[in-house]
Amino acid sequence: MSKKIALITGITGQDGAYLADLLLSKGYQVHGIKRRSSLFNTDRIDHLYHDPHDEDQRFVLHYGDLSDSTNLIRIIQQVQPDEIYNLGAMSHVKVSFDTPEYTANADGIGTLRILEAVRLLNLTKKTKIYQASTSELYGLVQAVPQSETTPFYPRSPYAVAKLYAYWITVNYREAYGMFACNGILFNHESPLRGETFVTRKITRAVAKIAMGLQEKIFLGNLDAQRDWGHAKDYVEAMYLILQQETPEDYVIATGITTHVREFVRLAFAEVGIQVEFKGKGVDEKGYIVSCSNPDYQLPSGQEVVSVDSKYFRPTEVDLLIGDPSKSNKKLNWTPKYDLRSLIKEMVAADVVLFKRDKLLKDSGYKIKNQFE
Ligand code: NDP
Ligand code: GDR
Repeated sequence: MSKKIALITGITGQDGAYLADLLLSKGYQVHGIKRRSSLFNTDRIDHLYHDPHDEDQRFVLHYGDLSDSTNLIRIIQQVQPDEIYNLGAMSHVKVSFDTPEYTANADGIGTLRILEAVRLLNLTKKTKIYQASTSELYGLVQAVPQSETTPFYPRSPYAVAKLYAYWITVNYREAYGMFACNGILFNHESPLRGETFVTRKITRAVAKIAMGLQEKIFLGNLDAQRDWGHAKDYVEAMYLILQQETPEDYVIATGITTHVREFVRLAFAEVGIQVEFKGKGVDEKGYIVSCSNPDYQLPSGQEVVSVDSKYFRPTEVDLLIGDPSKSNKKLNWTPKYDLRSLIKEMVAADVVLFKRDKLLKDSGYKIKNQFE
């Protein structure tokens, strides 16, 4: 078993949780950087965390923030990691239009702080760095499918910040010979996906609508097309990228794209509800055609999807399809999940989650609703 030490920023996020799991299973000692928050905010990693007073600690959390270089230098000096996975970021594209300066600081300069800390601490020959780059870099479509050589045209403060992070990673690799790589990952989802990203928003709503806990869901642009994979597959690729002989950048994707509208249909179909869409643009709506699941008594004709323009972005990324040929060949990486199995797992997890709410509601308790 390996005795390697990994440091993960963004450990409390979707990918941080799956990656920590993977690296622990490979025998790594895993350190994570967690922001101070007024709540625990460790739901995704609680199963990995032991009482810090226990002696054998293979999973260690440190308080820190990508906006504070003093603390990054201190943690990296203390941990002396073999590998750093920089997953921490303000990762919501729509929210980046509301918080552009903070996004640039955390997502762009935060990456520089990590690279510079490694250089200052003379760890350039020891520490490999993975940078969480994104298909959002492609933005306004220049060509499809998008590969490592497709030109970038970012369309949000998030993507522009990530563009800086991408190039500063390349620059430190070339200038200082660092083993620093970009994984250009296309959208990846899971039951651990944040609730305000479109896939999880949909699977949660499907579960709640099926159980009569919610009437309908409001969405934004149903015409957007995304290349969706499973986060579990994608963290494997992150690990593989740092195990290669030479540091390089890789596209990680499935190569298949799907409309948001189709994701909605497939998610409802998972619980036996057939949905059809009528109308166009902001007037488009989704209605139940039939419900074949005897557990759910929903009338055909019920409106279950409406469009709300508040979820539209000032500049949108219309179409993403990745070309994973390089990672297929060089990393020997292919995804195990397809879209159907991803949706199946997400919907099933949300049905379990909301069964508790249903029981409480049926017993007369008031249940909490959270909206975006
Ligand atoms: P999440 O939003 O689930 O997680 C983001 C993580 O970053 C959280 O742990 C968050 O902490 C942390 N974070 C946010 N701001 C800071 C900060 N200033 N300092 C330290 N940590 C911070 O994202 P994902 O797990 O989905 O994504 C991981 C990375 O991959 C991100 O960089 C994202 O931009 C990128 N990416 C994601 C893709 C996807 O489809 N999921 C595709 C391509 C790239 P907290 O819990 O406290 O908020
Ligand atoms: P994205 O993911 O912006 O691709 O970024 P998101 O799930 O937020 O949006 C995907 C597409 O769905 C459309 N959409 C909606 N989106 C949200 N969030 N809410 C809605 O109600 C809604 N209705 C339609 C969006 O307009 C968009 O076109 C994700 C993040 O994980 C990034 O950090 C990562 O870099 C990229 O994926 C790759």
